[in-house]
Amino acid sequence: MTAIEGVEAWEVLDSRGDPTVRVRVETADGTGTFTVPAGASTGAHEAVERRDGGDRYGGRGVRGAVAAVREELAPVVTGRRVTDQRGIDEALVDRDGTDDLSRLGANAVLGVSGAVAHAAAAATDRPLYESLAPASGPGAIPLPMVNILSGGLHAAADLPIQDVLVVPVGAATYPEALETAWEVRHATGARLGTDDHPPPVADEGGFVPPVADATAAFDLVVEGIRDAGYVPGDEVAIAVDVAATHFHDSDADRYALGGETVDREAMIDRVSGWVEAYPVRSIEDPLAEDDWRGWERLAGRVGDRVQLLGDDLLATNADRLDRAVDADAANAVLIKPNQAGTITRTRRVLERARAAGLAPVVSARSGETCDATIADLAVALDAGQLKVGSLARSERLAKYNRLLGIDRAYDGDFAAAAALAPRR
Ligand code: 2PG
Ligand code: MG
Repeated sequence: MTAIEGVEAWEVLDSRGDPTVRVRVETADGTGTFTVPAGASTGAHEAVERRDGGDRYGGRGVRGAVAAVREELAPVVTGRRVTDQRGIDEALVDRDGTDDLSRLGANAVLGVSGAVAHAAAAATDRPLYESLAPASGPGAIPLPMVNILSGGLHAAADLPIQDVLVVPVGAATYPEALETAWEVRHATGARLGTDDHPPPVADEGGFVPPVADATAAFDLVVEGIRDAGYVPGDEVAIAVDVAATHFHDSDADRYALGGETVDREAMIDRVSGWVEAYPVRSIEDPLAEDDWRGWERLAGRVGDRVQLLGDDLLATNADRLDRAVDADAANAVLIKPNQAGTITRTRRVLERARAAGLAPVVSARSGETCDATIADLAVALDAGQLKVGSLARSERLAKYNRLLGIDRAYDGDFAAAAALAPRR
């Protein structure tokens, strides 16, 4: 048995330059390091990250979370068997004592949980995608969903929806999928700028388009797909993260879609219209995080044709997932480890989703570092799909490149378009 001998934590800066928690776990047989990501369009039902407040870093410091790791969590895990991820994660959650991990901070708890996973891989001399895998072994290399245009809370754009992405559904291999997405990204970028004056990019590397309407953004990407020589829909499909929670006014129960405000029914009509008129294969958060009625109605209308992906709705939370399964409100779930708070909770939601027939999509946050853990996680747990941003900015490329390395080292399949919900 390899025991945990020490736990270190300190503050580093993420891709937005904001503080975040980095944790290192030491054993006699190897060490593991993990850095926690952070969202901008966070949902109300996520595990709660802890920020210091006050003046330092505009209140976004994480010294409190770092101190929680050192003073409260390190003693809990020191001496434990490093490969006992489940037992360790349970002990971490118990020590916090709250369900949403708000006492010590989900950023403190996940920091330790993630570093333990890396230390266990090092101690057993295996790559992370193998050591996190079930006994049956790792799964396929995931189909990437690549960000092309950004709006919402990720960009100073007039576009209310957050991401327009492409899914290279015609690609036969992961490297081919990346190359296809690169071509579409460049062709779309050429419509927005020149080589000498490239268009501005947002938090996840997507271009910031000078359009205020979702359909104008779709038109741009469809043109980009055509310019790159691909058939929209058959070879390259569109995915959308509407992130509707962030333009839903819960008092008025209306959606502020650009210049107009619309009610739930009009929003459902609008989104259904996009599915009719555009090669859209995946829609994330088309309605607000507590608009269960709206989700059910939309799923009844288009759920047999398009992937309806719950991010803020489900918050990588097992109870919310169960509710969605019972109500038939979504057919896919976004999986973000820092919404869940531990590696074990993340794994549980993913496995439960798959057992219930929902497609899991492992996702980065808009605030990231070059930590590539989620690439390994997606392969280990056979998620089938991955969403980590655009083909720009090193914190995004770290994940895409990690998968290129895994693809070389490991003779696994490519998940390809079959990974998308609904299953065809
Ligand atoms: C999302 C994520 C990533 P954030 O909404 O899916 O795109 O954004 O990390 O800001 O919540
Ligand atoms: Mg989202």
